[in-house]
Amino acid sequence: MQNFRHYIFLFIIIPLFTFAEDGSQLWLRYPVNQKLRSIVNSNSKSPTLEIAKKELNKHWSGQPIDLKIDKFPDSFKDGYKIISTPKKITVLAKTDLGLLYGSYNLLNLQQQKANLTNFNLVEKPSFDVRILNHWDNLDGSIERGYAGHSLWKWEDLPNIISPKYEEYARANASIGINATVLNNVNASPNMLRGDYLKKVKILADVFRPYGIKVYLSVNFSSPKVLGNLKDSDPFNKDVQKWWKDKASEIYKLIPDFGGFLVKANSEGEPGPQDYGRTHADGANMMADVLKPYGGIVMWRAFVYSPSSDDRAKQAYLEFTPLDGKFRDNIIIQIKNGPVDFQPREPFHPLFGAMKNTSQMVEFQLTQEYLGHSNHLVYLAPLFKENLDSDTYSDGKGSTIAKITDGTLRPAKFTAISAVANIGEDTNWTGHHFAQSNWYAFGRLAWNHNLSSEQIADEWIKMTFTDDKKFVNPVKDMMLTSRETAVDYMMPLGLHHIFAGMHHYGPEPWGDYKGTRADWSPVYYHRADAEGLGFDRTKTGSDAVSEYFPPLNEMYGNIKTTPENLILWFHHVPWDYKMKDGKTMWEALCYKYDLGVHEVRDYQKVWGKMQPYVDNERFTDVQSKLKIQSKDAVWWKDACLLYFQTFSKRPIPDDIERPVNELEDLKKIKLPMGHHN
Ligand code: GCV
Repeated sequence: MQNFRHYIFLFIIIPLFTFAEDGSQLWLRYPVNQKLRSIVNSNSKSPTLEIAKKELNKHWSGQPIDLKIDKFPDSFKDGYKIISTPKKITVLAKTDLGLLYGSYNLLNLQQQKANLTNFNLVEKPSFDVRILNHWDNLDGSIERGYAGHSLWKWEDLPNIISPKYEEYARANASIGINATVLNNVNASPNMLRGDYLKKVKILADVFRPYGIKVYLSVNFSSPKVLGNLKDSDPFNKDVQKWWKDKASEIYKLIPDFGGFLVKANSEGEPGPQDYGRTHADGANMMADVLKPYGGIVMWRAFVYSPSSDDRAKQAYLEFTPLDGKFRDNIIIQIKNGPVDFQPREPFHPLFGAMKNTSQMVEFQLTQEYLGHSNHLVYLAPLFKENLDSDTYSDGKGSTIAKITDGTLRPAKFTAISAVANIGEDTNWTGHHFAQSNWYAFGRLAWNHNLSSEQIADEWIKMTFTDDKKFVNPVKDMMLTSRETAVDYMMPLGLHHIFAGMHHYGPEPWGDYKGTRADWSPVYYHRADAEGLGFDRTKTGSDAVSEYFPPLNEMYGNIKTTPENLILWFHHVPWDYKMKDGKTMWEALCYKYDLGVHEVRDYQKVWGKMQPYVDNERFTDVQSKLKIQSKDAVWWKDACLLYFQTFSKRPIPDDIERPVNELEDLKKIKLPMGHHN
């Protein structure tokens, strides 16, 4: 009897497991052909081509395919051309990697149920280097990671090679990502130790056939800490030699090593300024040792100082005087906004301001300031808003996309980066919908002209279903989700009013006296009896003067500042009349309320999606939306009740009443530690 029961149990359980949908497949749900069909020909042989052939043989169910290397200009890079007739498809490219990208595009289109019998297309990447930045530490933890531990098993390497490494490479290659920085920008010097480099080599070997180059974040003090030198001064000959020898050691192991990413003199990290040298002095030293091997330096501009009157101004002040002083294999990596990956920021004024220096954008996929992996926030609209921003650096039309992709100024190479949201969680990113941000970054890095809508459409069809009854409502939800998060967290240009350290919930009352003023929410919102917001006009910090005309004038004038940034640039009186006639205080109340309602609507929308989605992912997303909904109310109550202590005005009658006491909200201390 015992045994019998046991069998019954298995009968019930096995089918459940067989069909379990855990999100581990990401958007790669290519159907498997029943019979192995040899329908792919190619005129080239390489591990990369072998992958293309294997993928197509296994998953392509259409007409025969020729993969052909052909002549194209250098500017074509890893682009490809597809010529499709009902009888045959030809993929042409200059490189094997181009053929692999073309093959993945065919499989992606097949999965989106596109018509593939008669079409031509030509694709080439917008940026040369399309790179993920992992903030992974050597102990397996991830700074600002919300999807479990690091994928990289440093303890097991170089002997044990996790199958996840190849899955990771494949997912990236399927959308054209071609580079990765393996470790945190707050870099341990140990990353460059000989034993670690041997581990890195193994990862580079796994990634190589998928066209992915490995880069490392390096600690500026490595010569002193690892090499026992007396300092790490870039002008010290011994230091220069140490880096030269290190480069040679790396390239012996990894001949196509990409280069270094450096966070220097930022948030306590060491850097050239420790020795009275400039960012350019430090970056040039590294660029010189990488140059013979074709390596590059991505030097971050994320600097701010406790003595500055406005954190948002600092990077511009430190970097613009150095324009033209950087070697041509250096690129300055600049966060999309001047503060720090906030729900909404104006674009960083450094973009375009250094006319003789290459620049790249750094986005953040991991949702440090956007509800971690609990909130559904599709980030393509944020990325597009930034890339399409007109800096006016070279007259009208000088968008960030055109400055960084080489269109406006000749650049030796171009790049775009994003801080990864990937960990070892089964579904890779913690929230099923956070996979869409990885996907969207890859797609925009490949083609920044794609719309947020098209990318969402592709991703939904590949990840879930092409049924319109699912695609349309879910797409609407995704497309509005970023603005919704802005509404319930930081509308009208508010920023950095998060709880300290972990940046999860609201803490507008936060005033970390005794530490750094510029880590305190009160520093950013400046609420007082008169009004709310940071005066960055001429009467305030004058950060507006870092923007090119006419933006400096536009942002400098409260009447012409877009209302979605009004509290970023101005200290606005509570009774200031907004364009629709509401007072600023009322507008603030309505925005928070709208944010809450929007999340409630997402819950309703998702509830109706049950028939179209597997039960596992349905309930996972449903649970996350419950958290998001509660968090939105938490944000609304905390911010409105707190700001009301200054505004002394009533919350308009027609919005939902607070359900929390301010004093209770102030007591919340989440057990998530972090330094700032
Ligand atoms: C990796 C913010 C984050 C830090 C991060 C830093 C950076 O301050 O909170 O965790 O450090 O940005 O981008 O260097």
